[in-house]
Amino acid sequence: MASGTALIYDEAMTRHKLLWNDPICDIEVPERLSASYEQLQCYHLVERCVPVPAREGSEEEILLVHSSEHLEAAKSTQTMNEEELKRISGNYDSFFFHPNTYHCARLAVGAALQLVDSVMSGKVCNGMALVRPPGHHSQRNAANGFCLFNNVAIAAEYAKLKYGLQRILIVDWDVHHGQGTQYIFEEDPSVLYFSWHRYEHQEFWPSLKESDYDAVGLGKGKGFNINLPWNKVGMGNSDYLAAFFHVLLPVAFEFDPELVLVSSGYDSGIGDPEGQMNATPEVFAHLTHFLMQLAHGKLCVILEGGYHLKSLSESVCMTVKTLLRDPLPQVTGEMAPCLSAIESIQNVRAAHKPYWKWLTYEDTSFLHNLSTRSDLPKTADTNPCADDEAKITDSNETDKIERFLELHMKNVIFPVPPIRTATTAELKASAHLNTFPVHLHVVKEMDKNEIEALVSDFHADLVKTNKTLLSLRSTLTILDKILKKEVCNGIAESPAASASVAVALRHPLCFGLQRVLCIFVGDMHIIPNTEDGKILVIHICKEEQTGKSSSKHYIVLNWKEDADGNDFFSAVLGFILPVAYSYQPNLIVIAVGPNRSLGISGISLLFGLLQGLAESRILAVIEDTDINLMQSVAKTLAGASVPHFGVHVPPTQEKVNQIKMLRNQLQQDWKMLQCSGK
Ligand code: Q9C
Ligand code: ZN
Repeated sequence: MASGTALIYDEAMTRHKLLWNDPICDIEVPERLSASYEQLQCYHLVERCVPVPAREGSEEEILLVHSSEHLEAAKSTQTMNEEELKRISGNYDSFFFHPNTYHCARLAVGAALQLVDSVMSGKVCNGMALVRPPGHHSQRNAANGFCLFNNVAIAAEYAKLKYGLQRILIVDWDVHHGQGTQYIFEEDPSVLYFSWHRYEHQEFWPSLKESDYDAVGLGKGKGFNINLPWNKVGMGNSDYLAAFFHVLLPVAFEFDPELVLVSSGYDSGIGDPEGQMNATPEVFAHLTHFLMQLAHGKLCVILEGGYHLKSLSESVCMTVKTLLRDPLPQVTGEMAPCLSAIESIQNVRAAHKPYWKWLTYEDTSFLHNLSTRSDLPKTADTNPCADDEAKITDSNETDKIERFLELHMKNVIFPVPPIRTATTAELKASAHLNTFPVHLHVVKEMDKNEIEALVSDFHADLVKTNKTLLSLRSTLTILDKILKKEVCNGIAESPAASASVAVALRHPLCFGLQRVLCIFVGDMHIIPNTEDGKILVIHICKEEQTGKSSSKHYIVLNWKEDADGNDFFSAVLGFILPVAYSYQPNLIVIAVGPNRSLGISGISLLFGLLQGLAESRILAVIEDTDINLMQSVAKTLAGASVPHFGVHVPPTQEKVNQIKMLRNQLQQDWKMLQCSGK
């Protein structure tokens, strides 16, 4: 299993620049690259990455995607004078040539290919390439939108050819539609292309009909092109997360890519003059984290746009930090998508219903003029979706964003805990975690006296029974280390998981926590008290729990995983994750009982995806020492690998209805659940 993060940067790519006056192109400056790299240095991230040199992409490689006419035209610009450069630049929509452009563009292509090679060869697990010029607007036969060669598209074709890959996912989170990439792959079912983009009902550049949600691909490629148009500016963290939960991630898991490429534009971040959006840098950490759960973590992030230098470079740092597996900062802001975002999400789900199993039972209808209808839940009021509020045009405002970011980033960066995953010696031995390819930190279990002292503070009655005390030992020991921030997360074993969790939550340090998310998997009796909202319980159980129905802080999810496949995705992505992100816990406890309602991969998926929350503070309490389960959870928590999820089967109609009912019941409490206007 590969580890490590590649970073590709070559100062030579700063030598492509605009030589004349052009208000459309003057934002694509060399400082975009150098400022990002300097910020990475400043956070000491560069030294933690594996440096990989860029190289020039070969003509043959460029021809994988582009016409020879286009290549020759680009090549011919190397010796042109300014006047000629200006003239040939005028042949394209929003592009400028400099005598160095051709060389830089070949380096940008080669950098992307070097990254693919580093990841595919196992030299590293993931990585980022900082490149200029960007690529996703570039088409077979044309430069466009600051892009000469389509770096990411070439990387995808190269990976197919050189490594025989059959499924590649391209995630384009740049604020513009990568129409170039869409055109290149629209008939190709081996490349799934997802793009969200500022659209404003076709008002925004490139103003194409084919950027709308109904462009789903052509011929064999139908269903493999996913457009999520934003029809308002001011989209923020919760809108982006909702798009991942309710559109991208379910399709991505069903598609099961072998490699993920990101067209990583940060013009979708706050302060960008092009995007006019509101997403803050830390949201990119979360987006990156989700994509790391796919393709065994094989993730190549390649820079596209991003024109607010501070916003861009902080967002780049968030991405690289996450690739390096640092704990994620909490995502800020109210967790509720705005109405316009929900409308777009519902429309793209409706458009893709014929092509994806997870949408089989979706009762879908298109929403076109949602903003003029009044019979819909009022959710957008508190969201910064109003055009006038989000429009940032004058330089004063840009300075304001810069100061805002300066302050904001002071709050979101925090030190890396030295050790990640803790377990006890006994467990490590019993679950055969010794011969294990990840680093687990063995903590010394508290002895009887220590536990007695700790427990007597808050549970004097328990001190009497020795047996109960001992069964609490590993749970309390590990929780104590997590709360004291000596470790990030940990695994404990307990013969009575539910009782151990109940007692553990009365650990003195827990009283300082505002929100603890407790997930119970299996049929067990649950003790925690959820009255004051400081604990949110989600109980995933096989058997109907008599007399218990869901309420805001106690959610019962009746679920029995399908025997011949994996149908838990819809529940995790469409329900548990949105509830968890709405709640924003400070600690997550996942207790797994003996009569498990989920398979190992379902449980690991839960651990993997929830790790982005609570600054990664997760405690696993496992009742039976099922070796395979222990190993899988340990791997996921230590960040060594993500299990393969196997055959994707759609959940039954009954399960879908159950989730739908829960969603209807709870979406006013947990607003990230909203994905339709009804
Ligand atoms: N009125 C990237 O972010 N704007 N390219 C043209 C014409 C071009 C953006 C406006 C924006 C290109 C990679
Ligand atoms: Zn862009």
